[in-house]
Amino acid sequence: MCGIVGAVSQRDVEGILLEGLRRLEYRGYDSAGLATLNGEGNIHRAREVGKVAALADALAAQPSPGTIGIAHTRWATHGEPSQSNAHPHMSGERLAIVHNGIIENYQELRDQLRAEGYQFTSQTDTEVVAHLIEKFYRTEQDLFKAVTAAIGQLRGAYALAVLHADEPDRLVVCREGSPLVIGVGIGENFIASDQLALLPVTDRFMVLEEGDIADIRRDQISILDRNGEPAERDVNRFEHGQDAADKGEYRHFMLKEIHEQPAVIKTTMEGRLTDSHVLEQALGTEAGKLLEDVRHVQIIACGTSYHAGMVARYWIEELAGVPCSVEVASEFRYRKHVIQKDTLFLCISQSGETADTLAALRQAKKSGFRAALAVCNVPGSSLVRESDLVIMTHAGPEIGVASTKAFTTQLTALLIFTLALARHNGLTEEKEVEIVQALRQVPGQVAEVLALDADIQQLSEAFVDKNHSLFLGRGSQYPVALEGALRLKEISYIHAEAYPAGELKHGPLALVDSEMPVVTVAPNNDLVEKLKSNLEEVRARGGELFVFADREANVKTEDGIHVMQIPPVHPITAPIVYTVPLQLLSYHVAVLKGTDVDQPRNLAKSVTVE
Ligand code: HGA
Repeated sequence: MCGIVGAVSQRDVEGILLEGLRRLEYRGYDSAGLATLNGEGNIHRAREVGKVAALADALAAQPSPGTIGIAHTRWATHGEPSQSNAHPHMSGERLAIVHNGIIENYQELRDQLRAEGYQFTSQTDTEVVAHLIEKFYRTEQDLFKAVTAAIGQLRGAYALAVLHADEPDRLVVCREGSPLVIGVGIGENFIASDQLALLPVTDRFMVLEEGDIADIRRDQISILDRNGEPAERDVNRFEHGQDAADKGEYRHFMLKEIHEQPAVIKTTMEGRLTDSHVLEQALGTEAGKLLEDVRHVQIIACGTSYHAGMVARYWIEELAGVPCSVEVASEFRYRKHVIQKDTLFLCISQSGETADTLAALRQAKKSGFRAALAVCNVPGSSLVRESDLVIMTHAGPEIGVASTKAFTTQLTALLIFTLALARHNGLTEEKEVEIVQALRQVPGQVAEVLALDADIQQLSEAFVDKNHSLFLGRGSQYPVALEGALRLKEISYIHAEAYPAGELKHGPLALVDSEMPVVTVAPNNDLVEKLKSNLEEVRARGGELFVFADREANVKTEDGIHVMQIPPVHPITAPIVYTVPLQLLSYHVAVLKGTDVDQPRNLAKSVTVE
């Protein structure tokens, strides 16, 4: 959340910063701003409420020339979205700063600084940091030293980039709890919250470690670690295609990412499966040894990743016979928890920077567990670096705030993991072959579902004038229903709730009438007959049903039931395939309602604040 970008170059950096912000806009989009140091040695700042396009318009009218600069796109945590709260924040006329994160002791510092004569023009926690650095600059007369001294007084999470007009050749940046990468150029260097922001100017990156502080100059990068020792960080090349931040032929990133699923699910399997087996070593050289003794799995995640974890619990208990618990990270981290002996602590996060998930992992380390496994989409992220085993999902950058390909690749990775674990727990060879073959068919089956797009678009018309909806599923399809409801509510703003279908008569049935569409996923598994009875319960109350059903499950379109037929899928892999029609449904409803599909209100991608 919040995106920061910065550049130290010999050329004008306004365009680089603006393009970086456009590419980071998925992280926050309530206001945007930029500060550059011009040829006369003065800082020029521009800030606008709303999206990056508003800032670009303002800059077109009044450009901000300069060869060094910082920029920010905001998702407010402290103070409403307004021009005065937008970043960069300044202390006086000579120091500018951009920040991603939250300073927890900002009120205390603000009171102190105010008593010392500093004046505040915003409600943000960030402005406190600007004044604090300025205060140390007065004695240190060196930006690096001033930033080092100031961060010694901060509690909370931050990635910062700081510019001082008296030191026109350097940016000072640091990181503690929020992501920050350095883009390495030739005769110029860059910083950003995410590599994507810098792809037009470089494909070589260094990932800063927690506690690092870096001095970025045109031709030199020096880093000190949290102990003040000089540190070397590896320079790696960006792995994914350069088109990641481009919508291509699609109207929205979400639609593009939905259609990428057959390809990326295949990539997630690559190198990890033969035609009949899972390759355990592909999960890490230590995987066999670590999985051997696992007696319990604790899954921790948030949002969509939490739903992936819920599906995985069904798989892990069914195929590996290992007890598995799943919990939302923000709950787990704030309660007294008991971690059983030989627990595998499994964290799922698209970005690998989800603040609550990371905090839960760090806390659990104190209580002890056998090993930590990360299922993640971003190489080099904090979660990846802090875990013993890693399964990268290889979904490629996901820009749409609504998660699509990240979820289905998480499921793919989790099923591969389950098979590896199950092998140590009595999974028969025959069953392994059956499931691996089923998994190999998933990309093709997802492609078949994508071909239903026009029909699903037609179905979506029934939702446009509705205010509420219900999603039902049974067994491992219950989390799929939860995910479907989350998608619909977050991008169309229609209230959507999901229930295990068997719970219907314990309350939610009271809500059912002709104004409440009920969406159900019905693969042909051993629960389908029970599900059909639940559908009759809805129909008998005048509810309108929208059922995505296996074409062999014998659910027919009739009065009050609209059935969309899905190709036959193995019951184990069904959650992956049945997610896709629900993604398309929510997408088309949102388009018809005219909402901002890729950047829905009040949300942001990659939740790096608590
Ligand atoms: N606390 C700062 C930055 C917010 C942020 O990083 N959001 O993800 C602010 O409110 O401006």
